[in-house]
Amino acid sequence: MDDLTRTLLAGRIGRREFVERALALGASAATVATLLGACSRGDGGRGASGDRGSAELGPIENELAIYNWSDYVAPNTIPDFEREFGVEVTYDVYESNEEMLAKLLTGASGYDLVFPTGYAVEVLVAVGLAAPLRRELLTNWGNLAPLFLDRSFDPGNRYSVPWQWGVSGYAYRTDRVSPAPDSWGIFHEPRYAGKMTQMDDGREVLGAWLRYRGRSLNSVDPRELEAAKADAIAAKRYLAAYVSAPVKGQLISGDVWVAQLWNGDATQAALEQPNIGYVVPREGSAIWEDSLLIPRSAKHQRAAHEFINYVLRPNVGAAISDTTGYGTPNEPALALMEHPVPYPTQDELRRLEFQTDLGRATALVDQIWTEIKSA
Ligand code: SPD
Repeated sequence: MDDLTRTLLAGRIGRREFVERALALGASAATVATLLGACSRGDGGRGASGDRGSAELGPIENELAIYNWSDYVAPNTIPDFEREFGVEVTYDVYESNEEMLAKLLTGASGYDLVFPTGYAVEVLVAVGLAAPLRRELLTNWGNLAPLFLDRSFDPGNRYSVPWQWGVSGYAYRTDRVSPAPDSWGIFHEPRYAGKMTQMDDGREVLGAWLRYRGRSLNSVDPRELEAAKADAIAAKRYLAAYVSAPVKGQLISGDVWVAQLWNGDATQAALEQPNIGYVVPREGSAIWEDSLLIPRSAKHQRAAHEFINYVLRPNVGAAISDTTGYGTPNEPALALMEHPVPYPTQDELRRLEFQTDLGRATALVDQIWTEIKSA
């Protein structure tokens, strides 16, 4: 990787070739993004995808390409937008920030809107792949609760708009697991062997095991990460798989009894199977905010802004969060929701930690995650 980075810095290969070769060498999207970010500090953060950031936005286009996490919108959100604005939406889904970053980094993805978690916003901005927002088009901005604005991953919200927030923990079958668990240590329990899953997400898995030992889930201390790796490998012998949101079906059917999962996806599963409980382990866990972000290469930036402004309406925001089971940053939407997720209390916040961009240490975390998966 060092040789490849030097080749890029010497101008012997372009950014696109760098990304393709680095991914082929086994580097993760986040590592590649970090290296690119470090190499592009001198280019004004424009990146390789063309600068549409400063061009005038004309009338609304008639197409919009959205790339979102799975199960992260209400059934009527897209059809209602299409009807009202005369825009045809293409809608693809992903299961991790890594998957989304890899698509964006390998060149023009064709997407007009993505939904990165805070630390992935940081990565996209550093690499120059985020378009600055046209705040004058976002007339519903005032509906956003101040708690979710101006966060460290995007000071001043120049590029990102809060979408949903949630926490990481695990879902469990209350009719199969007893007594009620409250620790990440459940994944070391032989009696649930073959009936447990952890997320297919290195940051989440290592974060859980770091917290288990009383460490920060953003730790880049090699010794702490080695201990987290040992705990993850010890748990792996009891896991059926590493799988994220798609585990919901197995929880509902009873094939899986304990699944590391985000709270909203667990809520969705519990609507179909009432014997599903949710735990934020006593050792602590992650709290996160996912955002709407327009890639700089987006061809339909006006439509993307109109979509953002549309989801900032209280009724639209309420329907989205009632479906996803996640918290809304849209303050007036809370009053319209059937099942509002309350903002975290100060006490809860003390146990929860925001995931941050790990910078150059991302490569170490990736390497450890690869070792865990191949152990
Ligand atoms: N089904 C939607 C899940 C969204 C989870 N995003 C947050 C990831 C934090 N690492």
